[in-house]
Amino acid sequence: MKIIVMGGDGFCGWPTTLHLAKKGHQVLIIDSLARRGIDEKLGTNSLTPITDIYTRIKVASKLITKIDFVNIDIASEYEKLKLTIKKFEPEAIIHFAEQRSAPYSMKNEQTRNYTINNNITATHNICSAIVEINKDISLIHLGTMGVYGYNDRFGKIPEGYLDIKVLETNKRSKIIYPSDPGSIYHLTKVLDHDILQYYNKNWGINITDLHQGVVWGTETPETKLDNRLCNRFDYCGDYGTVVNRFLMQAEIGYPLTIYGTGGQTRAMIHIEDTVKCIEIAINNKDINKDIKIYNQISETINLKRLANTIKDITNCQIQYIPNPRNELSDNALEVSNEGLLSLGFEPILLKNSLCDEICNVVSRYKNRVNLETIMPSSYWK
Ligand code: USQ
Repeated sequence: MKIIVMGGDGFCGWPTTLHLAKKGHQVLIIDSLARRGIDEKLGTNSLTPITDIYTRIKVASKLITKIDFVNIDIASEYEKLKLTIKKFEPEAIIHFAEQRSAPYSMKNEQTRNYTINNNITATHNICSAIVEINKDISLIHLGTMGVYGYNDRFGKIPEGYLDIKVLETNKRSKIIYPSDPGSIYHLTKVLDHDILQYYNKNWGINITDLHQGVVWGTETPETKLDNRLCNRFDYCGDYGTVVNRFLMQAEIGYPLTIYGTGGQTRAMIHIEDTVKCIEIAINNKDINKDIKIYNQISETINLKRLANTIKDITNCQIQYIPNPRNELSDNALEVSNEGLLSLGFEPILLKNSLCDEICNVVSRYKNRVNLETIMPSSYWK
């Protein structure tokens, strides 16, 4: 299949590109390299040394199969985007090309505006181009668990839609699960979803929205083929996600930074599972009529339990620091991931793989940590 991966140079996009290429698909990466630019602006770095995109695709093309790359800022270069899609004639587009850090989106006025303008326009530009070029192109969009909010107000979180009964009229219906974003970034994923719903309703575009949890881990079988294919590992206060941050902190002897009480429960998924789930979504895209929503998660875990599990393995220290975010201090979270499980997804669980991540990645590159970037530097209020 011919597939475009928008944002194919990023943390999820790069290993997905390699995995799909390995499976025999013809992949074109479209990316503006914005994530690398933000590292330069913030003075942050990937724990793992990542090569530039040209080296990446050269090595991948030699070891796996030919991969193409075009540098496009899809939010501001619509005509170039349209021409490139038209020329490549993809059957599917995977859309990762968004600013994906909640803290960065809450940093200041500029990052708020950038995140809103970039993410929403990018999503709309892809949909609009599909309508103009070929309405049969399927779109797979990376959403987030954060669109639901992290609570149990309706019980277990279903996959995107909620069956309701209206008390006054006794009518039953199925509605989009009420959104409750916790940051400007998460808000953009809510707004994206409304754009996707409209394009599906009006033009019948085939769309899958993957509501993904917090991704952890670094490598996949394909990124391990050669050091030059290595995936990025973010650990700074803005881009590092909680599991990877804790693993890095434990390894360098820095007390784990629990924000607030540690009573927050979140849904997690390993990067290897991210790429497998996307492959499952692509292989099953044709069964959709309405937008298909999958909760792309492996398990839920409370942060205190996560920290203690890492402490049991590494004997690290734990510190509780004032929460820089505006979020519930304690929450219950039960999530259905039946959709992907029913299609063959077999999750990697934290308890079985944390040790591998520490030994194979974190301990190897721990001398690259910039201590000054570990503490949070973005505040919600
Ligand atoms: N946290 C700590 N200590 C830290 C870092 C984070 O206690 O050092 C806490 C946060 O306060 C939060 C939880 O850990 O309660 C998760 O934070 P995170 O930074 O790992 O994840 P988040 O900001 O929610 O965003 C990440 C990705 C985003 C994705 C989202 C999935 O950056 O792209 O959409 O995970 S989810 O969280 O399920 O919505």
